[in-house]
Amino acid sequence: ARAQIGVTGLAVMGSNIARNFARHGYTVALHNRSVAKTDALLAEHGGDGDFVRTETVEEFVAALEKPRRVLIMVKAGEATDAVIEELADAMEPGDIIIDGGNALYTDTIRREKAMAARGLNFVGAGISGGEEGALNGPAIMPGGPKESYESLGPLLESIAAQVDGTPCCTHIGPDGSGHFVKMVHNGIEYADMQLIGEAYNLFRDALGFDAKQIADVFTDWNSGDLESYLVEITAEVLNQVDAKTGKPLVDVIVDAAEQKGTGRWTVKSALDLGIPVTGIAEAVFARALSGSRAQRKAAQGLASGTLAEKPTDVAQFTEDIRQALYASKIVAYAQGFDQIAAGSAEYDWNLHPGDLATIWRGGCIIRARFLNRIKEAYEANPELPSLILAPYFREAIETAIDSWRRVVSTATLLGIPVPAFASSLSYYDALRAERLPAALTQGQRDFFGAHTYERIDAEGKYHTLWSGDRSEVQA
Ligand code: NBP
Repeated sequence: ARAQIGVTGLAVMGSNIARNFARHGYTVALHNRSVAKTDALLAEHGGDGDFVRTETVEEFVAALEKPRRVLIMVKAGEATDAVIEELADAMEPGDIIIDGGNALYTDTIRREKAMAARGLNFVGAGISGGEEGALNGPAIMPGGPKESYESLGPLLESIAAQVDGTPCCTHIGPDGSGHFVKMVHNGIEYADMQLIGEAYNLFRDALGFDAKQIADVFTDWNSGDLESYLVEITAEVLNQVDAKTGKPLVDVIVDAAEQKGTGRWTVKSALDLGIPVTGIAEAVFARALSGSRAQRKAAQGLASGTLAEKPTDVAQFTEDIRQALYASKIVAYAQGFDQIAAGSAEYDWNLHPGDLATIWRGGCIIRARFLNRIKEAYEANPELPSLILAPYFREAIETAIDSWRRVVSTATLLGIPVPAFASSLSYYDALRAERLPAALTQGQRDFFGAHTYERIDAEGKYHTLWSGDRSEVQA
């Protein structure tokens, strides 16, 4: 037994992580259900470092130093359960099983409990960064028993992305917390992508820019506050020319977005926790609407109205879109961090939002200069009621607010959909409103269901005798 880590599941993600470990000097035991993938990895990249080839689970487990550390990188869901069972039967108390797939956090909570009962340490690790990150340094969000992190942490931290000498990996908290924060990370990623999409759409349909012109704008933005991986790849995608037609590639791609489910999970969880993640929800729904191809086809030619007036000051409107994107992005992150705080309270995880901002600065899909600001905001005040209230973000929104309103109102007049820009602005306006229409909602609820209401001038719950003499009684 000489391998420090084993990786089972050698499709693209598992292979790249195994290579990443090997490149960092670890001896890596390799296993895959079908041995062909193991052999393909060894044939193509065996020179990356020290690998131990194994065929059966027994051989695989026997190749590992104790306490054994096995990273599972198989398809999320039933396949993961099957692999965990097989491994658990072959492993011993004190060994560590890490699930690096995109597991639903409630599955991770269940699995951790079952493994703990067998004396095994189960770590649910969210891993972000896609194929490229897996090979060269992902962001890693491991949740599970704190003790297991002592033996596992150094390995994960060494293969993770590094920003200013700090690894993009830290122990997140107990059981499902790592997969939970990875889920919210993906939700924020959905919102970020939708906001960028809305900005692109405005350049195209409000200003008449072609793909190349829009690419240039995003390239420019990537050297300012918006500097991020997603803005960078947006310019790359928009600059790509289709070899077959000579047109911009983006103009020949079908405009129906797909999804694998983590955005939807984020919204479902937010609904259960009662946290308004409007930016993420709009992003998930926008993808769904784009995919309703038959319905969209049938709706071609519906009236758009006649109020359209295109912006004339191109430079000003370009800056307006940049500000609207930045402000909406602040809202989407604020909402995501609210959901993390609510999940932490619900499951008793004691999560530290500043830690997440720190490890998301590199490796992952939402990596951005912006994350440094979030890190600083939580360092200055770990109990921030909302990210929007941190002085830096408050000022950023104050600077952006007029632009934000111009963008949403112009888009509305032109009939250009901006669900995430508009809902983020409405969220902001609702959050800062002194009085919300919820008072009327409470009155209605009391009218039809005697659900009671509170008064602004007295303690307790009250009910109006709506079908009687309409006097008020204390409930
Ligand atoms: P896939 O999700 O495509 O899974 C393929 C792997 O699962 C193969 O190794 C396959 O073995 C194995 N497998 C399956 Br399918 N059923 C199995 C079973 N019943 N027993 C044992 N092995 C089984 O691979 P991937 O795209 O590399 O993703 C791996 C994990 O990482 C997934 O959970 C995915 O959601 C996650 N992921 C994360 C990111 C990211 O950015 N973090 C990106 C992509 C994926 P075989 O070769 O014998 O068929």
